Amino acid sequence: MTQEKLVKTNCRFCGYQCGLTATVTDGRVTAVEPDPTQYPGDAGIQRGCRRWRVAPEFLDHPQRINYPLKRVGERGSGQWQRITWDQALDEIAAKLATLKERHGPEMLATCIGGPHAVFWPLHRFMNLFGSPNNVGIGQICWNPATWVNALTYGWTIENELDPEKTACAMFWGTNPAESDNSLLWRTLVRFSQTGKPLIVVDPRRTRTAELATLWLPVRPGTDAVLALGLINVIVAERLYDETFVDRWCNGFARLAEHVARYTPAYVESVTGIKAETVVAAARLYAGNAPATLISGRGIDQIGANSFATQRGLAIMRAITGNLDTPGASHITDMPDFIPEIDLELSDRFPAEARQKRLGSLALQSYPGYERVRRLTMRHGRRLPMRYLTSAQPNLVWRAMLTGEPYPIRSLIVMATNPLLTQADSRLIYDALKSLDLLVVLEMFPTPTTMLADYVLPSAGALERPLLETKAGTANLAYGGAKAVEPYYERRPDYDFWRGIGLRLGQENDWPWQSFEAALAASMEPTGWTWDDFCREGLYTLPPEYRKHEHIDPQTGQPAGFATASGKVELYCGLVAELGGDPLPVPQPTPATSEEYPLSLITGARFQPYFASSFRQFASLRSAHPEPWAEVSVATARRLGLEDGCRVWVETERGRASFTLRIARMGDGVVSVEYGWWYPEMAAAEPSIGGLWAANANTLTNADYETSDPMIGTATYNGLPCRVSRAE
Ligand SMILES: Nc1nc2c(c(=O)[nH]1)N[C@H]1C(S)=C(S)[C@@H](COP(=O)(O)OP(=O)(O)OC[C@H]3O[C@@H](n4cnc5c(=O)[nH]c(N)nc54)[C@H](O)[C@@H]3O)O[C@H]1N2
Ligand SMILES: Nc1nc2c(c(=O)[nH]1)N[C@H]1C(S)=C(S)[C@@H](COP(=O)(O)OP(=O)(O)OC[C@H]3O[C@@H](n4cnc5c(=O)[nH]c(N)nc54)[C@H](O)[C@@H]3O)O[C@H]1N2
Ligand code: SF4
Ligand SMILES: [Mo]
Repeated sequence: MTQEKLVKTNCRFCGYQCGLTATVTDGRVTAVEPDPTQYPGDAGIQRGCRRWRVAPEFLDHPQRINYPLKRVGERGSGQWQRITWDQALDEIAAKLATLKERHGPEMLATCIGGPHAVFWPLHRFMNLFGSPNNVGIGQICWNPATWVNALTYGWTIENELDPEKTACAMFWGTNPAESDNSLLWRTLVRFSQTGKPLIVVDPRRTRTAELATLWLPVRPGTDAVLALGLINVIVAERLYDETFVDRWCNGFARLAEHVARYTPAYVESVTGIKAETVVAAARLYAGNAPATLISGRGIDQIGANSFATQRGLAIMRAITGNLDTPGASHITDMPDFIPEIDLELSDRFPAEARQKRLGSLALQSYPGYERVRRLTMRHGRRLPMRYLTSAQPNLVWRAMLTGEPYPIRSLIVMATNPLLTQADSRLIYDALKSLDLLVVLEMFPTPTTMLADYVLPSAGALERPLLETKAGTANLAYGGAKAVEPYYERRPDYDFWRGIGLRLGQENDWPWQSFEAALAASMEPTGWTWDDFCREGLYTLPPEYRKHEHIDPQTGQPAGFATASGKVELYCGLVAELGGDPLPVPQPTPATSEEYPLSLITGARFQPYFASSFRQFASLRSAHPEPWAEVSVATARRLGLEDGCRVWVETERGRASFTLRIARMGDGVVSVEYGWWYPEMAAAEPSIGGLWAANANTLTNADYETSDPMIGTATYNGLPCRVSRAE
């Protein structure tokens, strides 16, 4: 008899994990529907999203990886043998043991990507194994704001957007129209319908910019100058919140002196934004409290200017009284559940191993982390450690190739496709080819799996439970149950880390037999069972505001901020101690030349894809079959190119080809899509799934020497480039 049931589960095709109801017939998902009773809890949210609709097809897609695979031919030859999980785990563990014996534990690196999966089991394994070498995406995604807010406010914040409460919104280097298609975008549309001011800072006139009262088409990479210019106007016109500044900000006089030279006229000369627009934006933002200020990847990918810009934004929020107030932002709390740093077991990572971290960044490093932790601990808070200390990708690739300063001989890749999504694909390609062992945990063949020694089949959406916790930086967790047992021999990634951990002497540190049991254990301190959590889909408490004013019962004093001064650090002495600028100082942007006269943006998001994923799905591909490069009408005319023609985009590093599209954006700027490869092409050398055709990251580089010295942020936006017709 056919067994049919409805199961509460989640989509996992972006960080939102919207609630779904799955129809399960005899252990297989036959349909999914949005479940608005679950997070993010708005019936209309998923209407605009195409991705969740492919969830049933995702489970049975003909390209899905279903069994552990071992390479039999040459690396990249596309010849595989099916093996058992036990054989795979035994062989991988044995190889790691041999390589560790020969080169030390730091010979192993891991590589992780965006918000697709739960990563603490990987970090836990690596801490116990003894290697600091995790390559993440943090230096250009999330970490700049996290570090800067911790330095400036003593902890991280959540920026709010509430159409009722928020009086003004500023969106800076972010385009939720394409990157979010969910809660934030819908809320922004509702906000814009109220007629309240919306300011958008973006070189492109995005759909977000279309909603704006004021659009500031900044020259890529010059955002720090713009931020200082806005602060200049706010100070000069006394638009700041005097009470808050006097009582709760450190270094206002020095800030005022520092910003004096960033006059609107000067800002215009650097950023291309008209002086009167700079003044108007400052007045709108500072004159309409509560104002929110939401930033994104646009300013997290501009080298050392990311740090300076994020500092400028953090200062703007504070001096206008928009910190920890309803409708603007709130400082988040430590979670009630077990925070990531404890699940990682980072405090057991030995001092000798910490010293092996490649590169001497001031913040994104173990010493930097410890300096900041001493401060955040004043309020009993600890940031996740592995992600904020993760290795400098460029130095890891180079160590693989050169053995300097020590050999890195093996890499385990989980939930990422670094050949498409890390800067400098050529360098990464050479590095991967040189390894003794490359293991990839995946759901689909990708250019990265094509170079692997072992590919292990991951249980994906609907096949595994989920728990998203913002890495333990807020008292917020969402997710829920799987809908079905994994199909074929797919397993949750957790099983892999536990499996090799048990084989490598970590028996005592993997007490939970299943991923579910591990997630349940992490929620235990909340008093909720795993079933309680799955029923609710969300664990959180309403935010509290103005927590700096709360009287500490022990001292009788207000709590203040967890910084050296106990106030908001407009002037930040700790940055100076770490060798940086205590007030934000813009850095030179890479200079265009006669040869490379244009400024390149790589990676602005677009639907219906996520990074390099989902090109295999015909229903999605037909909506967006080709990679685009966008320029303004004036730029196209100057280059003698027309809409729809095929072009080469070239930087000093390499070239890639795109279809040209004319769009509304700043002149002299080129924006290329990232993540493009062709799953329909041969899954072997030399094509490697069309890796070299339109890959934006053949154009980027993340050389350590030119990256930001505090966090290691590389330049993905504002790169000198040229565009020419491709014959
Ligand atoms: N030039 C340029 N490069 C960029 C950016 C940019 O703006 N410009 N943005 C950067 C940013 S912010 C990010 S976050 C990254 C995103 O880059 P990635 O994180 O690499 O994202 P994807 O390309 O989607 O690759 C994710 C892969 O993981 C697999 N996967 C999904 N879920 C799971 C899982 O649970 N387990 C396992 N084992 N595999 C899974 C998918 O099948 C897919 O192949 O790209 C970065 N790279
Ligand atoms: N469809 C889709 N959605 C996604 C993703 C995806 O791959 N596809 N990825 C997810 C991930 S991992 C992330 S991190 C988020 C990112 O989400 P967002 O932060 O919204 O990222 P983008 O859409 O890349 O928006 C960045 C914007 O910055 C602009 N920009 C480029 N250079 C500059 C500059 O120098 N200064 C300023 N001020 N702006 C600049 C770009 O034109 C672009 O509009 O999106 C998530 N959502
Ligand atoms: S926004 Fe779309 S892709 Fe993201 S979780 Fe929700 S349904 Fe899935
Ligand atoms: Mo990201």
